[in-house]
Amino acid sequence: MSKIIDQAVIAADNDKLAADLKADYAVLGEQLSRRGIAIDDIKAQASAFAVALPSWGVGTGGTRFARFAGKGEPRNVFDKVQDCGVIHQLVTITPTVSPHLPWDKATDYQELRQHAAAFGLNFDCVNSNTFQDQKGQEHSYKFGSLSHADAATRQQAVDHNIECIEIGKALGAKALTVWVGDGSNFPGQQHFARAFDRYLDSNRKIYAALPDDWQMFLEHKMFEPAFYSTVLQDWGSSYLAATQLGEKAKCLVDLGHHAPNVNIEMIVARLAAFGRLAGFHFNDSKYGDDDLDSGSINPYQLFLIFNELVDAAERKLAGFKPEYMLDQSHNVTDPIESLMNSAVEVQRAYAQALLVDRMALAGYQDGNDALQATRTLKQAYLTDVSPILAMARLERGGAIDPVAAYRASGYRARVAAERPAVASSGGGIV
Ligand code: PSV
Ligand code: MN
Repeated sequence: MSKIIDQAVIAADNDKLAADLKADYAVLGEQLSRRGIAIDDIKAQASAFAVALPSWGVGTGGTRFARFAGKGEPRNVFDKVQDCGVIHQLVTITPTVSPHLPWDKATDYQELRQHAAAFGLNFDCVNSNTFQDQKGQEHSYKFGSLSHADAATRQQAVDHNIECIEIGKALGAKALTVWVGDGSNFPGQQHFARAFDRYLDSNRKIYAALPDDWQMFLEHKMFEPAFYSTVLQDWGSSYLAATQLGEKAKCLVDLGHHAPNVNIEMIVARLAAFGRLAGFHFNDSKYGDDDLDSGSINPYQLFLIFNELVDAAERKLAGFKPEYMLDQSHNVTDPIESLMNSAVEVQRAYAQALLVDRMALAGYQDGNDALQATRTLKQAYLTDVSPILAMARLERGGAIDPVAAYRASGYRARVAAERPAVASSGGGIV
């Protein structure tokens, strides 16, 4: 397997930090053992955790006002995969890439698959794109795609999704994620029921093209680019659509796609209970879908979501096998650094959730002891699991401090010299 970052650079950085890490791990192990928790078990589970990288996340994002290009941005899907390889080498928990089409179109998908395999990467869920017009496209998506009033436009969007499935098959993916920008900007602009019917009808055609072992993930979003209504605005509509389509359709939860203060962990619990939780697009947000780095604004929410996930896993809920993906837009940071940090933050929430004393919690819940119940969650959340995550990375050949090792490697300067700057004109929240 090709290692892009010189392993000696990682080892040199690790050598500086290893003694402290060992000591911190021992102290934490001692503290956890007093709570009846074996630190090595938690480490093993954290080590087995994986979250997919969004191919589009390694490029610099933007807002609808401007995009400020970063240095050495990937020029094509091969560069994107290489950047993902860097992330995986350092954090060791991002073994898959979720491609976005047609942004990631290639002439030879076997070659792309081999290129990814060389970095120890596979491909995850394929994302379709009917929220933008592509060059030479016959029908415009200005007024929608799968729910468009015009049948030929809907068919074009359906055909694109079916093409995504075909490309996904060549890449070894097993799911299609469908997010549409369809909706309306004015009250009265769109007939809600007719638009939803058309959306469902188009999705039925896509669903019919799914291979037996594939799933279809429906991604809801309450606003943007449509600002008054969206066709699939919330988990309720998503659930309705999934049940109309069939068993293989599930609801994907992008953390940034809800109104402020919505109780996302409860949505997660509901979807899991009814076997329709597809998985996640992890990110964080303060006001809207601004795709901030996972755990950067509300790490407690992330923990509470993982608390539900760990609980569902322990109860062995039927059909419970959520897919984890990051979906972020990096405007002011090096995307590689943001993605490494975010992957670790998601893993951190998972490890913290593993520490919840579930027996005690159930007792407090049944005994109506609200204070002790919430303290039980806080005890897990407030445990600094950093030594567990760092030790897991070290043992897997990754970096104790991925950002420090990455900076020491000089990778960004190297690719900046190889890859000419991408024009900084134009907006686009991608
Ligand atoms: C839309 O905001 C979204 O969350 C969807 O997942 C898209 O595929 C992705 O962002 C990229 O624009
Ligand atoms: Mn998303």
